[in-house]
Amino acid sequence: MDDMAWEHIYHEELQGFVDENGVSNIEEFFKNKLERWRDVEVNIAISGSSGAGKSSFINTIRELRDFDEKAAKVGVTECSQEPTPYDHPDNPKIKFWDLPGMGTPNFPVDTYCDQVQIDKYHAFLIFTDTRFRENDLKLAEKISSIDKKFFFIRTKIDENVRAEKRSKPPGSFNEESMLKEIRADCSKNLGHLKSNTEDIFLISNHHPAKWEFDRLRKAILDVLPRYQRESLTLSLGVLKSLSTEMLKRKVEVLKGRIWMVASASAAAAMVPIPGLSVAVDIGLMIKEITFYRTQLGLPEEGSAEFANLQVNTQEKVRRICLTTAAQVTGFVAAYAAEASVEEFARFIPLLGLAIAGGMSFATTYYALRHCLKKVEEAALSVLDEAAHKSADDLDID
Ligand SMILES: Nc1nc2c(ncn2[C@@H]2O[C@H](COP(=O)(O)OP(=O)(O)OP(=O)(O)O)[C@@H](O)[C@H]2O)c(=O)[nH]1
Ligand SMILES: [Mg+2]
Repeated sequence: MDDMAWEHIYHEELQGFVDENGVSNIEEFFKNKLERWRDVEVNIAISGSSGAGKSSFINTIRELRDFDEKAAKVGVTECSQEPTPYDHPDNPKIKFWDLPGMGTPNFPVDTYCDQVQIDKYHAFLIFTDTRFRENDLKLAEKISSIDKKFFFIRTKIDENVRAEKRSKPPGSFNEESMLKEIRADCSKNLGHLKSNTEDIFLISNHHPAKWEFDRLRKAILDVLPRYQRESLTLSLGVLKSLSTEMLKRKVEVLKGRIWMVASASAAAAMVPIPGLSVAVDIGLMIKEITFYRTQLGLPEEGSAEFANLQVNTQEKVRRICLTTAAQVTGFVAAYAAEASVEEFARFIPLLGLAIAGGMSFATTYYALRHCLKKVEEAALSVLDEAAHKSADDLDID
C-alpha cells in the first residue's frame, strides 16, 4: 500500500467526526488513532501434528528463545486440551493460538469449528514436519468453506538440508532441487486443497532468516484485514529477524501515519516555538521520531549493540537521535523553508483549510518524512552489518 492509500483508512471515520464536531477536537481524534494499533485484536490459528514445530514457530515469530520465560514449551509432548493463546510479547492483543488437533477424541471433526470458535481467527497456519495428515486436510476444507485463508507450513528444512548433504558425494548437493522436490511432494499430498504452490512454505524455525520464513511472515500480513495488518506490522520485531523486507513494510505503515501526526500537530500548536517560524507540536514529533527508532530497531547510544557498530553506522544512528526539543527544532528548521503548501492540497477536503493548508501541517509533514527516511537509512545500515556478522552462524554443514 502506498502512503496515499493509508489516508483513506480513516477517511470515513474522520468525515463523520468532522461533520459532528467540526475541527476543534481533531487533535484528540488523531492522537487516539495513532495509538489504536495497540488495541486491535489479531488472532492467528496454529494447528498441525504433534512435534511438527508449532510451539517453536510461535516462539520464533514472537522473537523469543525456547528457554525464555514467556516462551511456549518446545519438545514436550503435551496434547493441548483447548486452544491456548500466546501473546505477542510487545502487544498482548496479538495472539498466536495453539489449537488442539481436529478429530481427536475431545474435538471430533463435526463439532471442531464451533469448539475452537473458528470465526475469530484472522489467519490459519497448518504445520507438518513430514506430510499433511487427513485431519489437516479436513481442517483446511472447513476453513475454506467459511472463506478464510490458510497456509501450509513444512518445517525442519534445515534437517533435510543436513541429511541430504551428508548422503551425497561432496559438492554434488543441490539445495534448490531438493526444495523443489519437497514442495512437489507437499503439493501432491494436498491434492485439490492448495490453490497454488505459493501457499506452501518451507521453513526452519531455527533459521528464520533462511528459506521461506520471511515470505510466510509477509504472507500472513497480506491476508489480514487492514487494521490487523497495521497492528501486526508494527508489533513484529525487525532486528532479530534480519529482514529488509519487513523493515520496508514498517516504513510503509509509519509513512501512512505522518499525515495524522501532522494534523494533530497543526491543530495543537497555536503558540510559536522560539527559533521556528511556524508552530508545530514538538512533543508529538519527539514521540513519533522515537517511535521510528524503536520500530526500525535502532540501538540506543551507549548500548552494547551500538558500541559494536562500525563508526560510520554509529554516526548515522546518532544523527537521527532527536530526543530533545532543541534537537527537533533544529531539524525542523532545516526543512521548514522547503515545505510548500501546494503539495498538501489533497488533504484540504479532508481536514479543512486551517489545518491541512497551514504551514504547521506542511512543516511537520515534511520534516517527519525526511526524518523517517534518515531513520530508515540508518536502520538498513544496522541490518546490513548484522546480516554480515551472522552470515557465518547461519551456514549449515
Ligand atoms: N531442526 C529443526 N527442529 C525443529 C524445528 N521446529 C521444531 N523443531 C524441533 O522439533 C521438536 C518439536 O517441536 P515443537 O515446537 O515442540 O513441536 P509442536 O508442534 O509444538 O509439538 P506438540 O506441542 O507436541 O504438538 C523440538 O525438539 C524442536 O526443537 C525446525 O524447524 N528445525
Ligand atoms: Mg507444542
